[in-house]
Amino acid sequence: MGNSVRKGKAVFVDQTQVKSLQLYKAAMEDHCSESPETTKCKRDGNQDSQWKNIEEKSGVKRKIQAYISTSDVVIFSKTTCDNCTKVKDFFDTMDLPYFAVEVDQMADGPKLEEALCEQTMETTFPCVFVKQKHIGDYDDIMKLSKDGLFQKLLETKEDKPSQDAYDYDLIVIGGGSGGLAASKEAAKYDKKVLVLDFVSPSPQGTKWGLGGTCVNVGCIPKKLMHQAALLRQALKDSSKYGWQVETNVQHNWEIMTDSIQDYIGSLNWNYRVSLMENKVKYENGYGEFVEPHKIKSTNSRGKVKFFTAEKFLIATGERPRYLGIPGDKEYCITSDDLFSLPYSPGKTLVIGASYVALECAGFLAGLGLDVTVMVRSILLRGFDQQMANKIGDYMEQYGVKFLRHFLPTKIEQIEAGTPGKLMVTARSNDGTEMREEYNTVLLAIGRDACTRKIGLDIAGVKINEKSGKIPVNDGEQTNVPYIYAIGDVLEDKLELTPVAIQAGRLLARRLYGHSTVTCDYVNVPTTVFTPLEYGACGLSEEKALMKYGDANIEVYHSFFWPLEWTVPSRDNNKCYAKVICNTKDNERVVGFHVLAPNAGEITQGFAAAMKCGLTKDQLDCTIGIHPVCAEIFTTLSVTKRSGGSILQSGC
Ligand code: FAD
Ligand code: NA7
Repeated sequence: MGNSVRKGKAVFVDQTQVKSLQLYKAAMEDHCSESPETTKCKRDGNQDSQWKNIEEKSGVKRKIQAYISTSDVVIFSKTTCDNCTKVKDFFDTMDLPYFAVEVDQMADGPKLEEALCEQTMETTFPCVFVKQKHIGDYDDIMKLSKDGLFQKLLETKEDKPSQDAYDYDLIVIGGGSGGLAASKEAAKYDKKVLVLDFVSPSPQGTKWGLGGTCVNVGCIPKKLMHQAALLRQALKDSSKYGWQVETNVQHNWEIMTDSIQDYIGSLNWNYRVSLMENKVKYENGYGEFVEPHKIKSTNSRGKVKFFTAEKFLIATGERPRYLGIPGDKEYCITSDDLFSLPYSPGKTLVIGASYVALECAGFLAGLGLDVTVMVRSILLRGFDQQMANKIGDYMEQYGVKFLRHFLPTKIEQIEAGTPGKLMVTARSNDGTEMREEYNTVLLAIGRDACTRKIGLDIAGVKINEKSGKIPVNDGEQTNVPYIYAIGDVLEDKLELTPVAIQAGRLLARRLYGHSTVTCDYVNVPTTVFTPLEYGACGLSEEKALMKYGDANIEVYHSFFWPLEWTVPSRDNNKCYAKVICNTKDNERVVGFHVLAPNAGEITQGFAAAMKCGLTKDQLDCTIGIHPVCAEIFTTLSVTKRSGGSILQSGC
C-alpha cells in the first residue's frame, strides 16, 4: 500500500534541495562516469556498503521531499494514531486540502520514519508540513490555530518558480494512441508540449517506431493479418462464383509481413511529421519522474536529458505479460513479436483465451497453420459468454484445436531454428500431464500497465499496487492534481484505441480550451476480429441480467445467413444477432451483439443509435437495407424467453 491522499493541490520542489541532490548526483557521476542508477563501478566491499547506505538514505529523503512539495499541507501520519486522525479531521473541518502519507502502510515506512526524524528532530506523529516548512504535531497545529497564526501561514507568499520557469506546459509520457492525440490537441492551444516515446525491446528483441501498440503491434497489423486469412476463404468461395483459381495456392508469410511492416513504417513516419506540423516536440527517450515536476529522458544509447513541465500526462500503455515458468521468456513470443516475425511460425500453440489470443489463433489457422489454443478456464472473459462460445465453436469447425483447462508448466527448446522446435509441458485441472512439440508458442495471457518503472512514487501518483493501473477521477486526473493519465494504464476503463484517443483529445480541450466535456466510457462499441467477427456494444447478457434482473430483460435474437455465403453454400446458422432490451425503460437497447462478416462495420452505426437512446420499437420502425447482414436487426421478433425457432433456411 502507498500513501493515502485525501485532497491535494500541487506546489513545487524546494530549490535548495534540488540543488544539493544535483550536486550529489554530479559527484557520483564524476566518480563512476555514468549515473549512479545505471553504473556498476569498481569499489571495495566497505565502500560498497557505504554506497548502498548513502543511496538508500538519499532515496528516502528524496521521497520525503517529493511528498512535502506535493501539497500546501502534507501530513505524515499513522493509521493507528489518534492525534493523526484528529489533525486530519481538523483540516477536513476547515475544508483545507491536504496530502496524507500513511507511513505505517508503506513497505519502506520504517526507513521513511527514521529519515523524517533525522530531518525534523522530532519523533512524534503526526508530522505536519505547511508550505514545505515543518510545523510540528497535533498540539503545534492547535496552538497555531488558537493564536490565529495558522491561516497567516497558509497565506504566506510561496517561494516557487513562475510557470515560465518550466520547460513545457505539458509533458506527455508515451507516444501511442492516447498520448499523440492529446499532445497534438494541446499544441493547438499554443501550448508548449513535449512527447516522450520509447519502446523497450521485447525479451525476443523486437522493437518498433513511433505510434504505440495499435499501429505497431496491435489493431493495425492484427486486422491486416486477419484480412490475409479472410482472403483464403474468399479464394475458396470464388470457385462457385466462376473463378478458376489454381487449386494449389500457397501463402508466403514473408511477403505478407514485409508488406504490412512497410505500411507500418509509413505510419510511423506520418506520426513524426504530424508532430512536427503541430509543433509538438518529440523525444525518443524513456521518461521517468525524478522530481515532482521533472522528468528524466534516457535514449537507447543511454544519453540522459531532463525536462520540467507544469502538467504531465501518463499514456504509457501496457506490455504483454509472461507466465513466469521455465523457458517462457527465452523461447515464447507474444503479440509484440508475431507481426514482424521474419519466418512463418509453423505449428503454433497459443496460450490464453483473451481476444488477442483468439484473434491471433484465428488468422494463423486461416493462413493454413496448425494451431492449438490452451485455455485455462473460459473464452473471452468479460465478453458475452454465449457469443464467446459460438466463436470457439466456429474456430473449432475451421480447424483450431482447443486444449481446455490446461496450464503450461515448462517450455523447452528441442531444436533452434526459424522456426525451431519447442517441447511444451502442461498440466490439466485434474492433474493430467501432457507434453507436445510445437514450432512456436505465443503467449496471450493479458497485459501489464507500464507504470511501475516511471518514478510515480516520486511524483506521489497512486497506483493500484496489484494491477499497476492508475485510478483517475472523471477528468482523468490522478491523485496528484497536475498529473493526468489516459488509455490502457487506467483502472477500470476499456482498453481500446478510440477510447484512448477520445480521452486524450477531450482532456487537452478541458485543460487548455475551456471545455468541460469529459470522455463517456459507456456504450463503447468494440469488435473481436476472430474468423467469424464479433461486434458488441453495451452490456453482455450476463451483465444485463445482473444489473436489471431476469424479469426486466427481453432478449431478441436470430441466426442469419449472409447472402454472399449462400452460393458457396457454407456456414448457415452460424451468424447470429442479439439485442438485449430493458423492459422497464421502454425496451431500451442495453446490449447489442452480432457474429457476422464485417461485424465492426455493422456495430459502429448501431453504437451511434445506442448513444441516442435506441429502443426496440425504433429498431422495428427502421427500414432495412436489402440484402445486407445488418438488416436482421430491423426484423428481430423472436425472444429467447419464448424459445421460438431462430434457424434460417434461406436469405
Ligand atoms: P499505447 O498505444 O500502448 O502507447 C504507449 C506508448 O508509450 C508506447 O509506444 C510505449 O512504448 C511508450 N512508453 C511506455 N513507457 C514509456 C516511458 N517510460 N517513456 C516513454 N515512452 C514510454 N484496440 C482497438 O481499439 N481495436 C483493436 O482491434 C485492437 N487490437 C489490438 C490487438 C493487439 C494484439 C493488442 C495488443 C492491442 C489491441 N488493441 C486494440 C488495444 C490498443 O492497441 C490499445 O488500447 C491502445 O494502443 C492504447 O493506447 P495507449 O495510448 O494507452 O498506449
Ligand atoms: P485479458 O482479457 O486480461 O485475458 C487474459 C487471458 O489469459 C484470459 O483468457 C486468462 O484466462 C488467460 N490467462 C491469464 N493468466 C494465465 C496463465 N497464467 N496461464 C494461462 N492463461 C492465463 O487479456 P488481454 O490483455 O488480451 O485483454 C485486455 C482487455 O482487452 C480486457 O480487459 C478486455 O476488456 C479487452 P482466465 O479467463 O483468467 O482464466
